Amino acid sequence: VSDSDTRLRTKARRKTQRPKLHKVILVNDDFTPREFVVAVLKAVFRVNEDQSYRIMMTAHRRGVCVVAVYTKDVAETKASEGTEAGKAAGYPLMFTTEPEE
Ligand code: NFA
Repeated sequence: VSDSDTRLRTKARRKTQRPKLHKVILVNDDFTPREFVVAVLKAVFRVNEDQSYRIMMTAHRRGVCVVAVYTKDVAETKASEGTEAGKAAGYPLMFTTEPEE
């Protein structure tokens, strides 16, 4: 095969290998205090106060908000950490994950 054919196939193979990213989604509820949600977002997802407040308020108003995207393992771990933090404090706070298109 020609040089350019090889290059094309190499490129195609790399694209196939790129790991699919997964969204971590914050789900609204009626019980978890706003400040608690903001604190969990800062601790688990390392976002600053402003970003954390915006994410919390988007979920509060719209029902859900995408917090961040990670590889599958990291997304699932972070979602569990956030959900567990709520559970430990007696709140129904929930984070879910979903694969990106
Ligand atoms: N809706 C909650 C309240 O009014 C705040 C909240 C926002 C909870 C986002 C969960 C997710 N206290």
